[in-house]
Amino acid sequence: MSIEITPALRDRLENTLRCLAIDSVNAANSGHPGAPMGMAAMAIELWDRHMRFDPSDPDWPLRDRFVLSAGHASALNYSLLHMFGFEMPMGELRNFRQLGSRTPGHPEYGHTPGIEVTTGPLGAGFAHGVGMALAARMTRARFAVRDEEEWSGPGQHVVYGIVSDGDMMEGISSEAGSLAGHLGLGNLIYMYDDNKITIDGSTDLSFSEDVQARFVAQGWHVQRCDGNDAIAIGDALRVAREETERPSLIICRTTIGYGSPNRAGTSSAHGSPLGEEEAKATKRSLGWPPEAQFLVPDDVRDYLNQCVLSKRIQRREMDGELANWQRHQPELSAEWKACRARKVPTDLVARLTEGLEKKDAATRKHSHEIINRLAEAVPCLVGGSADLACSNLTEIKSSSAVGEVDESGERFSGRNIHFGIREHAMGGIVNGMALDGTFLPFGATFLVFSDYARPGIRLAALMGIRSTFVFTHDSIHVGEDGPTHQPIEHLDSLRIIPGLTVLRPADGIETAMAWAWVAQAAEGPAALALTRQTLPALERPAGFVLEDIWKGAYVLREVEGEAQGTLLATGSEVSLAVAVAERLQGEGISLRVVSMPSAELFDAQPEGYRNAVLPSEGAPVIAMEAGMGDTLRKYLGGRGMLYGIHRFGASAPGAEVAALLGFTPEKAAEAVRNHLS
Ligand SMILES: Cc1ncc(C[n+]2csc(CCOP(=O)(O)OP(=O)(O)O)c2C)c(N)n1
Repeated sequence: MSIEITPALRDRLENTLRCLAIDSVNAANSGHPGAPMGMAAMAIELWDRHMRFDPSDPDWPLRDRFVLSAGHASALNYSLLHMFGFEMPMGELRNFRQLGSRTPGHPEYGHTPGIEVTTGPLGAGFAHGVGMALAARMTRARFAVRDEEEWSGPGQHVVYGIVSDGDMMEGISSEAGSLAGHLGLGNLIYMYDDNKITIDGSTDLSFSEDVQARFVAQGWHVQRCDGNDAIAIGDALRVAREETERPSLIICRTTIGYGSPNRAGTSSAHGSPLGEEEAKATKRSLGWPPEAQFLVPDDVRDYLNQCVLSKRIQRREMDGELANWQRHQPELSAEWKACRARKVPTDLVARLTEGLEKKDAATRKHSHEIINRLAEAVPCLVGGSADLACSNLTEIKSSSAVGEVDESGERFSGRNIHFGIREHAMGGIVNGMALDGTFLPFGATFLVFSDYARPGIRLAALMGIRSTFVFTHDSIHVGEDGPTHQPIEHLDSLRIIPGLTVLRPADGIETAMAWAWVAQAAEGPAALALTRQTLPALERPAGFVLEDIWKGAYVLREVEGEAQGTLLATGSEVSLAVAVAERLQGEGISLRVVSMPSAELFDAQPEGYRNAVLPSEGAPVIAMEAGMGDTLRKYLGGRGMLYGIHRFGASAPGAEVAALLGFTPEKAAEAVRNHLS
């Protein structure tokens, strides 16, 4: 489908890209010109002759994905979007890095059409791409059909990426690369911009490993080529695509700041504008008109227009093939569409909450039951744990694991994902799967190790995507494993991530409603904090409406007449608060109890509701949480009290640690009594 191109015209395409990046960075007087200049040959070869996309429909599900893991090279990505006809007018390139532009400092998903993933934190894009490739393989296994070696149906696209020295140095690329190699993600192709330069200078300063040997050892197919030789790059990409059982790395030797007489090959090309004089000198050395800025020559524009046209013809053909598959596979096609629309049955809440009203259990156990009900009701649910499936209780029992060979010889038909002990990569991979758009993915570990997954959680929040993180063993009640395994600051540290909804359910009903919210109502990422220890089923007031749980907080126990205070609690401390209220009732102290499964959902309620649940004046609010609890301070009012834990825990049976730290009905009641008196 590619149209003929002369070597001279190809050079001009590359130089157009280089010079657009130079001009954008110069205009902003800020940014990274060196990497785009060095990557231009790789990027043009990939976008022009290999990638399948339709710039008029950036969300076309069959498109190949492009991940610029070295997000600081964003000027490259924006210039490519402009050249290949996406909604990226030249004015946006001139406005690089300015407020309100479509060209922010680093690529931002959801902000710029055609950007597949937010990158910038080095290594993150690498892992997100692995998630996208995994989602594609799982899509193909579930929905496409094979006749001999020919597939028809969705999930056949390729995930391409450009990764850099910084990506390779970051540990997350080792984690994600290891899993990609283990799973044999043959639809993943990364080009490594091996320019041997980072900010501080040569990679000799800190990076001497044999990258080729490392990736071979991880089970990748590795090639090397000259990153300025378009023919060699093209050949390597074709060989990489033919390799369908292993992910591919193409190590492309490049020169940072290619073409710049005084900066090429040095770290001075990395992160500062070339400036007017050096830009002119560079253009001259590239055979470009030195005075021209933001130039796309007519012959280049004509060629690109033709290229886009042929890509759109290719898209029509592929859509035709998909329509054929849809005709022959109406059930699979309906299920695929339902997945992509993240459809849920209208009776989901009833199905998830059924029979849990009176059941005492750890919320992780409730969650297990609910995950399995949800998996039945919502086919797009997939996920797994970072080697703690037996503790996090995340297994979808009706399904096999990804990597397990099924009766048709397929390895990706399962819905359970073993991420291995790779929480950092898991964060990115879950996000990559969410970005792919077919599945509703979750990843799990202990709450204390949410720190290890935090970069991915933050990016999920920044992108506003529906990644779910299941964190069990959510407090000092973990017990014997001791302070290294007992989260203290984690609930607070998750709650302060903008856009993340933290749900800490207090019993089976709240756990079911938390999952129902994730499947039915969430518009961004969610983190579930679940207990290891058994919790009693809560008694709710007559006429209680289950959906009130989605308001983030609700009155669980009202008192007649005037209350002397309100106990505000989350998760496992809700039943503690009830026990305290009942105990003090006998002493003539009447207390309301408010359960707060999610501070974020509560904060989003109208003021009237918030004031009715937690009056801002009058009797004090006492917040109870088996953790720092500092994010609950805003609810306390002037005379309230935070009953939390401001130290690390201890290694002992859970009940003893709880007693030591005051989390028993006796001790908590005493503290409340003292405060009120
Ligand atoms: C996790 C993370 N740490 C640090 C940075 C800051 N940073 C941006 S670019 C860069 C150097 C990257 O070097 P390389 O990947 O070789 O890019 P090149 O010099 O080729 O442009 C660093 C340290 C970052 N973006 N992400």
